[in-house]
Amino acid sequence: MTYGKTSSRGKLIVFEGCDRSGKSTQCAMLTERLRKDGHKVEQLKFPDRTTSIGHMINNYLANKEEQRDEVIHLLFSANRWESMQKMSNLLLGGTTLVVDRYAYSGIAYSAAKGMDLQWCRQPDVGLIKPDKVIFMTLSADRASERAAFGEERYEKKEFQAKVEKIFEQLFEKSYWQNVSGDGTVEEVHNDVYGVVSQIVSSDCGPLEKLW
Ligand code: DGP
Ligand code: NA
Ligand code: NA
Repeated sequence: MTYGKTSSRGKLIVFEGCDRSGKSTQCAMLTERLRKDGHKVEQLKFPDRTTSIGHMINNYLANKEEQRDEVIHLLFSANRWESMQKMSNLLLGGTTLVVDRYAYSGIAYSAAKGMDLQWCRQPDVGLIKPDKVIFMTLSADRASERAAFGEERYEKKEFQAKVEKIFEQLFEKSYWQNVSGDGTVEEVHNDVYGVVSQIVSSDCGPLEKLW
């Protein structure tokens, strides 16, 4: 499958980071800002808990259902794949997508359990490649000031530290940008906007595939 070619396409902007790094807030603020600038823009989030695969993922995260590590890994990946047609249609139609989590979370959260990183990468090979990944970092001090983790499966300090280490291994110079989440929401937003504003108005060439 190819994702087609057009120079006026929308851009794929992905936010990654550990739980509570501020991604969701920043996705919403960026989406609103780009819309005010006159861009067509939609906000998406993975996992998309609204689909039937998403329901299974939700039950797993809420500790209502158990799954083998391999099974849940493949479900998270399938949950991204089931959005690919819609995403390519939107991008090729000129809509920029601001996406909360993507394949990098897929690898980081599974590999943090001790699963083989190369095995973990494989199911997401061929997803649409982001034009920019914004990786939200948060110092341990700042993280500890934030509200306690919730009850979901991965929301534990030691596990999140492992996830962060794997994310660092996934850094790809050409399209990753680390943004510190330590400032106020407005400060962080301005940093994010600074990274993204050039990209959304530039010609990024045809959509490419990941890995
Ligand atoms: P969120 O809705 O962004 O809070 O994500 C829910 C949780 O699921 C969060 O702890 C991160 C984790 N997660 C997100 N994507 C994936 C994935 O593809 N694989 C695994 N194993 N975990 C993921
Ligand atoms: Na979460
Ligand atoms: Na979130």
